[in-house]
Formats: sequence, structure tokens, C-alpha cells
Amino acid sequence: MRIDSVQLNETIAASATPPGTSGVALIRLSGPASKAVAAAVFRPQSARFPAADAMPGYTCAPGWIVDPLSTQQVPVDQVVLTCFAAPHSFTGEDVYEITCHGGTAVRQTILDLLYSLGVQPAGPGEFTRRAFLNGKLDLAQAEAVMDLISSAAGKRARAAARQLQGQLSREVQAVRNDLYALLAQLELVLEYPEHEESEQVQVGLMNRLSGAIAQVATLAASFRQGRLLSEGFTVVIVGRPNAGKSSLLNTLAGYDRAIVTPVAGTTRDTVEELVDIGGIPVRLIDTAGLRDTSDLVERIGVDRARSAILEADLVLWLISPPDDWPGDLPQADVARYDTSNLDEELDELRDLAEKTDALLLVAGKDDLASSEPLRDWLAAELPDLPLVSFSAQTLEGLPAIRQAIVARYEQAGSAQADEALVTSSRHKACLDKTLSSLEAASLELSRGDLLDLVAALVRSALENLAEITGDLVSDTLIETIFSRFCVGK
Ligand SMILES: Nc1nc2c(ncn2[C@@H]2O[C@H](COP(=O)(O)OP(=O)(O)OP(=O)(O)O)[C@@H](O)[C@H]2O)c(=O)[nH]1
Ligand SMILES: [Mg+2]
Repeated sequence: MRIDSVQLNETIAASATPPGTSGVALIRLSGPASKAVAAAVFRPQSARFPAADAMPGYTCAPGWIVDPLSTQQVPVDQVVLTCFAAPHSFTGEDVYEITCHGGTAVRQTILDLLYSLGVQPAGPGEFTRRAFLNGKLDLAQAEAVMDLISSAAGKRARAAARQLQGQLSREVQAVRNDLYALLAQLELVLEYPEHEESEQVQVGLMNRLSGAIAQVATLAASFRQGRLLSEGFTVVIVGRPNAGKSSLLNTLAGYDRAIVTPVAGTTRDTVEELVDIGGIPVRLIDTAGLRDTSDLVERIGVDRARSAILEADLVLWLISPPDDWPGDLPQADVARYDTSNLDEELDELRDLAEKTDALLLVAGKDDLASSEPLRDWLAAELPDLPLVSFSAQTLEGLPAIRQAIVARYEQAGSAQADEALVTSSRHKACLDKTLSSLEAASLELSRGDLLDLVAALVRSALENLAEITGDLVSDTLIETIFSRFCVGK
């Protein structure tokens, strides 16, 4: 058997399913020699099925993988082979997918067999990079493939799926078309200044430019919400030691993530967990209880808690009945409790409430008898703050806390479900550069004398937009983007 070695060098294979044992695994083969390689290693189950190199695209066949170099052609595994003929495949090349059994040894043996024939191991994201280079996907869509794979929460996956469908690319393309039309008009004026009916033309140009600016600005603004999807909506849990912060984190996370003990000052460092709340990826951060302390480690923890508050998209401030409040006093009679220890905390809360409205007060340990007077007292002292009750024991208030998080997320951005959402900081940076070129162009245009400068600025805006879809990108950028992908995709 001879397979063209140049073609082999450009043919890649990798496992597309993760390592470890599974029912089945998928090995992908793509490139100019994949047809010959598949034919060499695949024996169809029976004469009813064609050899690999005779399979039409979008068909599959059962059979055996055998080692063509061994004298007895030892069978390696029973598989299903799927053929995608160029150019109608993910990469645009001839692609064969081997669905084999999901044992580590079986999978590795098949891969080793392919590599021993001269097929190259695929690098990270190499299949998607080929899809991009062969024009099957633009760069924004290729990046969406990666986002879709790494999405831990429903809404992020949906945003990535929309980007993969080409929604962002289409909107960017629409702006580019407008700018090309504008440029054509501008160049006409520059070339034939004598035909210029200057005022009318100027108004027309200005309208086109303002339209483009508005479209780009809307896209750039959607990053406010898009960022929350890609990086997570940050919710920080703070309060005094022993308030029940770690218990709240554990309840929201659904497992014992943080240590909980009756000792005040248990949590010393920030503890982070990514959870899906109502389809939103939420970065939950539990913190050390806020108090003055001489313990060096705890003090660093308290400093970290305070900086976490600053970067929060929402702060959950937890106050529970102080330990010295007896549980058996007549209910709702806060006058009998000593609230002086809470005064300082109230002041801190009032201060914070002045700086941010992303603050939710949680009255904790709602199962205790002393919780009701505390809640009434808090409602009276801080009437403007939203307040929910919570108990880690009865789970009272858990739905209300989840709802408050979702509501706050929705308030943070107002993108409609069908609008393109910019979730990548790379795209946001390109849009920002576009916007500043267009704004400078608009300023020059309103001055009216340097039309060739306006044209240059519009051209530079077009270049920035082309970077989003990859129509104009450097090899280094492509290298960087695809190296973040996983192998096999
Ligand atoms: N009755 C009752 N006890 C609770 C509740 N939540 C927490 N506790 C108890 O309160 C104590 C402190 O809970 P943690 O969750 O560790 O409190 P924390 O705010 O993280 O404390 P530090 O990490 O020390 O700041 C533990 O003994 C918990 O079992 C609750 O809802 N009801
Ligand atoms: Mg704790």
C-alpha cells in the first residue's frame, strides 16, 4: 500500500471525545490522504457495504479497523465509519469519522495505527482552523464553536449558538456594506469635485455615517451583557463571621463546597464556585466574615472580602440573629434584644447602599425564633434596601434569592433574545476601534474640508471590522485564537 507522503503530511487525526472510558469514542481524520488511509485500515462488515474510498459523502458503514501492516491483518475494533466528502464536511476536506468503542486502549491503538501510517496528530483547534481557512466558517463563527464547547450555562451556550449561526457576522457585514457604499460616494466626490452639489451630498454622507456609528455602538454596548455570559455574573456573599455565608454558598452550589463550622472566622480566603442559576453562569464568591481582627491571616481574608465587594455585579449581605440573642423570647419584640452590636454593620450597609444599588440584604437563619424580630427591625432600619429571608436548614427563601440574581442580571443588560450579543473581548476591542475611527470621520466630515482624511478613517474602520470575521487577520492572531481550542475540534 502506498499513500502519497505529501498528502499524508497534511492529513490529521485526533480523538474528538474526551479521554477516559466511555461507551463509544470518536476519532476524526481529515485531509487529502484521509480517503486512502481510511481504505487501508477499514474492512467493511460484509460485501453489502462499500470500501471506505467508495463511500459517498454523508453515509456510514459498519466494519472492522485492521492493521494493514501486520501480516494477518489483526482486527483492532469493530466500528462505524462515517464519510464526509470534500467540500461538504466540517473542515471542507475529505473527513472520515471512526466511531469506535470507548476504551482507552482501543482508542489509542487506532490513533497509533493512523499515526504509524504517516497521519499527523492534530493540534488544538486544528479541525476548526482548517474549516476557517477553507471558508466553511468565518473567524467569529469559529470562536463560537469554542464558546459552545466551553459553555457551562444555558444562556451562554445559546449566545454562542447564535454566533455560530452567523448572527454577529451578518450584523458586522451589514455595517461593512454601508461603509463601502459611503466610501464609494466619498470617492466619487473626491474624483469629480466639480459635480459636487455639496450641501446635499454632505447631508447624505453624514446620515450614512451616523447610521453606521449607531449600529456599531449598539453592538459594542451589548458586550455589557455578553461579558457577563462569557466571564460569569459575579455574586459576592458578605457579612459578619458566622452569619451563614458559607452555608448559603453551599446551598446555591448544591454541594459542600466551603467549610462550615460554628467557629466564627472559619472562612479566611475567598471561595469561588461557578454555578448555573436560571441559565446564567454565576461566579459565586464566599468571603471571610467582616470584622476587625488581630489575626494576620484572617485580616488578609477580610481585605480580600472588601475588594471582592468592589468587583461584584451583585452583593448578598447576610445578617443573622447574633449568637447572644436567646431564641425563646416573645416573637417580634425586638425591644428585648440588644441591637447595639449591629449598629456598626448598619452604618457599613448604609454606606455601601449609597455607592451601589446592586445590593441585596439577606436575613439569615430564618428557622430560628429570633429571626422574625431581626427581619422586622432590618426592614424598619433600612426601608429602602431589598430584603429576603433565608434558611440553610429549611431552604426558605432560596427561590427568592435565585430570582433576585436573575433579575439583577437582566437589569445589567437589556439585550433582546434575538439580538446579536458580543461575548468576546477581542470583538469588543475591534468594535471600539471601529467606533473611534468612525467618530473621528464624522467630526472631519462635519468640518467639510478634508474629505480624503474622512475616507482614510472609514477605510481604517472597515479594517477593524474585518478583523472580527477574520477577513483581514494576521497569522499570529489566528495562531493565538486556535491554540486555545481543545484537540479534536
Ligand atoms: N439554624 C441555622 N444555622 C445555620 C444556618 N446557616 C448556617 N448556620 C450555622 O451557623 C454556623 C456558621 O455557618 P457558616 O456557614 O460557616 O457561616 P459563615 O458566615 O461562613 O462563617 P465564617 O466563615 O466564620 O465567617 C454553623 O454552625 C452553621 O451550621 C441556618 O440557616 N440556620
Ligand atoms: Mg464561612
